[in-house]
This record gives sequence, structure tokens and C-alpha cells, in this order.
Amino acid sequence: MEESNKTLGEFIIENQKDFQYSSGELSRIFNSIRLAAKVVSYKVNKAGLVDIIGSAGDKNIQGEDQQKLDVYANETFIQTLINREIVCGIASEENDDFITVEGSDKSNNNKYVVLMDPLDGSSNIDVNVSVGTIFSVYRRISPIGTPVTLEDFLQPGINQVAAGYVIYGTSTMIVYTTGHGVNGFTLNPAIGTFYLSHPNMKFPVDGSIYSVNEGNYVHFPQGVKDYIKYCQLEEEDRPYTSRYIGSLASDMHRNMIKGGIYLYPTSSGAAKGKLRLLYECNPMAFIAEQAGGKASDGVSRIMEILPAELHERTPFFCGSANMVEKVEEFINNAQSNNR
Ligand code: P6P
Repeated sequence: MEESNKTLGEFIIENQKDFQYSSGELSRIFNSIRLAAKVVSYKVNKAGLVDIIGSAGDKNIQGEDQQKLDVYANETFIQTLINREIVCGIASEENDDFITVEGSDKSNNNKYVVLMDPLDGSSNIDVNVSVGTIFSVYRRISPIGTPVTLEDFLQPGINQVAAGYVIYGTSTMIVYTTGHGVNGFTLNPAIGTFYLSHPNMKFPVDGSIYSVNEGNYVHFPQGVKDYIKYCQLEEEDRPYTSRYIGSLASDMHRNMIKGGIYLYPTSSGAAKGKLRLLYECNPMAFIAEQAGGKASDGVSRIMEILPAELHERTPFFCGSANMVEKVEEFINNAQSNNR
């Protein structure tokens, strides 16, 4: 990790020009995300000591038990974004519908929408394993001055103007892109400042780590089964290493640093895949491609999918370019041979 004394705030100001049409808007969006990340980091790191672990007693639209930290993180990110007067709407994996943000002057003049998974991997909270926040930023497509519409959120991933993730792990990190490469910042909790620790992150073009829940193997499409067996063969540069944390941001981060692929295929329990296109796959795909990697649904580019609904799911294969192309090859071969 390259030492740096450049803070996230200084980096944003230096690169403000990268944020198209911006008049300081990138700073305000990232300032709210940065603040919320620090607040959630504090709570996540204290979770074992205060009564915040465990279920909030509700279920989210996915039918998943809402952990108290899920609810806390969701409310924290939503409120800090609203307070910064920069977004006209917010969509969260934890909320059934999108949130309209008119602004304190009720003008609906804000230009951006933010989509997020506020606490991804929250089932890991009770067992003290890393969790993350994943976010996407788009310019609205509906007219300024009118309330945000569903179409503002149902944009293909190629329209993203920024995307990133926070990892609440051995250290708290923010990794993001605005379409000009990927940079990682590590929080110094003693002073509450994020410092540039991973400049210009790049996915190695190849890798030897595959991340998949092999418990679902028997239900995977044949092409995915064939690829997993390929990873396990004793030949050439294999067998690969299997590493699966159950937290997308953590698996993605490790694979980007070391080289690897993350796979969440369809299975009997997830006919369209489990991961959400808007809150998990598109932001991770933007980051992956900006770092020289790839992100696919097994057949086509994730970021070209035109979303039909807010909580749409998709199969997801993301990581080192050669590894994603290899799994696509196996899927194509199996489909061509009707296997
Ligand atoms: P499974 C967390 O719920 C998540 O969305 C990802 O962060 C993680 O990789 C995956 O689901 C884990 O799902 O079915 O393997 O437990």
C-alpha cells in the first residue's frame, strides 16, 4: 500500500474537473458519502459492544431480515445525502420505492440520483466479518424543476457518472470511480480522515482466485459447473484458490488487488441470480471496467442491461478480464451444445 498524505477531500477538489458539468457537485456528493461512511464505520466497529447487533424485526423488500445496522446505515446515508442539497432522488436496496428529494426550497432543482446498498453482506455482522456499502450516481434524465421519476433510476449502467464501495473491515476504505480510473482511500480513525492509500487501482488481467458459493453448485447452469471444474483441475496454472467471504465488496476488493473473479450465477433459489442490478452489479461493473476488468451476466456486458424495475436481479460474473471471458466461453459452449 503506497503511503500518501493526500486526503479524499483534496483528491476530490484536484479532480473536480473530471466530474462532467460539475460546479462542485462531486464534492458535495462525496462529502455526504464520506461523512455517512465514517458514522456507519463507527457503529459497525462498536456493533459487538452495544445493542445494535441482531434483527430490527422487519423484513426488506427482498424478504430478508433487516439487521439493526442495515436500518441504521440506510437512514444515515439517506439523511446525509438529503442534507447536502445535491440529489433529487435516492433508491436503496432496503426501500421498496425510491425517495423523492425536493430540496429545502421545494424546487426539485438538484441534478443527481443516488442508488445504494447501504450495508451489503449484513448477515456477516453477527459473526464479525467485513460488510460494505455500494453506491451509484447518475444525472437525472427528467427535466430539472420537476419531481424525480422512476425512469431517472432505471438507467443502464453506462450512464453512471460515479460509483464506489465502502468496506468496513480491518480498516475502513472508500474505493470509487468517476470514469477516470479507480482510487482507494483508507480511514485514519484517530483523526477521522480518509487518505489516498490505493492510487490508480487495476484489476490484473488474469488471476487465480475464484469467489462463488459452491454450496449452490448442483443448481448452477452447466457452463458454470464446467468453469468451476476447470478452476479445480490439476494442470497448467491450476487449481485456483477458492475464496468467498459472503460480502461482495470484500470479495471484489481482494480480487481487484490480487486478480480473481466473483461469480453469482442463477440457481434453484435464485432463478434470475441473487445480486441486484442497480445497487450491486452496475456500480461494481463500473469500477471493474475502469480498473481494466470486466463484468458480465454470463452472455453480455452488465452495464448495457436496460433495467425494467428497481429491484431487478441478474447473474453476475465480475473480475479479471481473462477470467470473465473464460467463464463466458464455458457458458457459451454449454448452451451451444444444449448441455
Ligand atoms: P450467498 C450479500 O447478501 C450479497 O448480496 C453479497 O454481498 C454476497 O456476495 C452474496 O450476497 C452472498 O450470498 O447466497 O452466497 O449467501
